[in-house]
Amino acid sequence: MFRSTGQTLLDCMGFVRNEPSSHSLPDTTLDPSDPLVSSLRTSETLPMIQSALDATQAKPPRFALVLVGDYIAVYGMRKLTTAAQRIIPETRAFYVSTGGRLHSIKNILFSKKNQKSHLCDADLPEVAAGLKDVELIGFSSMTIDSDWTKKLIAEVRKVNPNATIIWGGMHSIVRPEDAIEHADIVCTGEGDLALDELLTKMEAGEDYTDVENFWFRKADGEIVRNGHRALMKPEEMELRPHPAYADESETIFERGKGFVPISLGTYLDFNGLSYHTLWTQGCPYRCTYCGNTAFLAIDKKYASIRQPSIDYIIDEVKQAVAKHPHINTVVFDDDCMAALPLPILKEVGIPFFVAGIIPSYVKREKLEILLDAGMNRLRMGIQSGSNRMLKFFKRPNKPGLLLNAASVIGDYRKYMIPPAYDMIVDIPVEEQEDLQQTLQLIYDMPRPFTLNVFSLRNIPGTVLEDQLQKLKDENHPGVDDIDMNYHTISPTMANVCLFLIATIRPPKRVFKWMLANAHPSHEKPKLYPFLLWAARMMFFTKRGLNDLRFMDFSVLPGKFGYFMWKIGFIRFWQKHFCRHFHLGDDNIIAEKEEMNLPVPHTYSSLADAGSAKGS
Ligand code: B12
Ligand code: SF4
Repeated sequence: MFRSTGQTLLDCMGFVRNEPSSHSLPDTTLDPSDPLVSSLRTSETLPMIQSALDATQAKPPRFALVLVGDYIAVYGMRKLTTAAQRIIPETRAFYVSTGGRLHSIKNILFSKKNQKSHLCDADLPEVAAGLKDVELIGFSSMTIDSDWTKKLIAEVRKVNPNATIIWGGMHSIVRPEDAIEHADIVCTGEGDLALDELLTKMEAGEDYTDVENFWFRKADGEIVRNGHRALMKPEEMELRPHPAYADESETIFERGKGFVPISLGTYLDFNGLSYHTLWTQGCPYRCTYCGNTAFLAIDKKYASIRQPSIDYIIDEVKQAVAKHPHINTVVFDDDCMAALPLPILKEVGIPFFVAGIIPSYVKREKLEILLDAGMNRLRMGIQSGSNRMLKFFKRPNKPGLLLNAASVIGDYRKYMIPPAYDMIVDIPVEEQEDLQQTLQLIYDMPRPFTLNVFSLRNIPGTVLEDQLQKLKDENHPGVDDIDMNYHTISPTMANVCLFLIATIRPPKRVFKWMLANAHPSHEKPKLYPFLLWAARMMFFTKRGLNDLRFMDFSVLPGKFGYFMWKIGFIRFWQKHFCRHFHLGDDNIIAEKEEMNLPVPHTYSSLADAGSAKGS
């Protein structure tokens, strides 16, 4: 293991950390008054001797990539881990789980808005102790976990004052000024090629402060703010190593035990029987609440969809399945995967879940190719049924788009696990009419489906941040920041009704009552915490049963699914009791072309609502 004698690369380059090192470092600078040095003093020899001395001093750093977040399906850091291992083989991945598994149903139902983490301050010394011998530490986090990252950096500096600290990930992209207050180096864009260059230069003992996509804090406090490098092209993506997965270099923090190797059980707890990845990057839209607006401000090329070849992704999945044969579903977390040209999608050929469908890309041809290739579930952003709200969020939309997209998807319900639609609630500018339109859309949509309901949160660096600030100036109610639990939904009657209608379509008379009693949050309506809890219990029970009906454990985490896989029950069930779509045999396109798709309902008054379509 290579531990330098004290001086780090950053010191060599004239950079300091927040807290000055207490170590006294051996001075290896050549003294010109030294008789030996002066005897050798020629313009050629002195730099050579100096660099030879530097080389012995600047031993390669051990590199730790530390994920601070509530997930281990983290594609960016996993990719960086294998790429860094090519330059520094001793690179290790450290996972620090912060959020108490917010995706677990128990935590969704019982956690409070400000109860955002299961990591606690008392854990920090133990986490830091695990990093005390590491010379170069790269933190990766989103804004939601930026406070924990800052606390952790401070704690690491206490036990490892010589460490050079890099901060990368979404937070340092949208808030580099904040991140550089705490770290020595901040990654402000894509890390892949940039980190390669940084590490290579560090290893060679060269000046690395000109590396693009990084900011550096100098000894005198000056900040070097380098610009952004061009985004990776598909041919460059093709050459990147696959992400680290189920690898011996991975450890996770466990209270009382420090960092322990990531076990199969941890994978099952976080990911169930699924493997998460990303194939494409980029999205052409600019929804105001989305980080894509921050990406586009950096480089307009984020709008185009970039991806490596189909062989690349198939190879990646095969490598993962070779390590974890229980993987039953590949989850594509891409923002905009359905925008890919049809022939590419056709080649996939493995069971998968597309977690980022944009309504404007829903086309029968594409769905059929995806289903034929093995898609068993999809997730689409609806967000609101109100055109006014969609306009506020600058969502891609046109009248009728959402219901049409949901109707097209609904036609294929026999072949997949009920689709999941994302919804945003607790929007401060919502009026009663907006809520009614949302409830109406949910009421009208073909069943079965499920919802992912998020309470609106402010994500820094987005256009929404400015929109919300403007509203605040106009005395509108504020919106919590993204570090507050976004599953904590305000218990208004409108939200209770949303969960109820998503669970079971009520009779028209009851629905009409619901519409009349859906009041927006700015009217400070009466709150019904117990009713919301009960409605969500019913909703999640139905959702869980739907997953079980398909024996799908890509969303349901834990060991039960593994047991069912082990005894062969999942394969048996999916083979005999789940229908699979085959292009050619199930000629839905031809059938549907003859059909008129349902027309969306928008109501201008409650009287109109009485005519709500129901079945
Ligand atoms: C997949 C995904 C998830 C997955 C997995 C998380 C993950 N990080 O992989 C899940 C579903 C768990 C998830 C959850 C959430 N997500 Co999310 N997610 C994404 C998504 C779609 C892709 C992430 C990704 O893999 N990108 C591609 C990789 C290559 O990028 P990357 O991880 O950022 O890493 C690169 C660089 O950042 C950098 N880098 C990263 N780490 C480091 C470290 C060092 C040392 C260096 C040098 C560089 C570096 O190099 C990497 C390679 O280029 C992004 C949108 C997007 N397009 O990025 C949103 C996104 C990151 N999520 C976001 C949010 C808000 C959330 C949630 C809060 C929920 C929500 N409402 O959306 C939760 C929070 C989870 C938690 N902490 O509990 C926001 C983050 C905004 C912000 N300012 O932080 C984004 C941008 C989407 C959005 N709504 O705007 N998410
Ligand atoms: S479509 Fe999705 S990924 Fe694209 S900008 Fe909108 S929310 Fe972001």
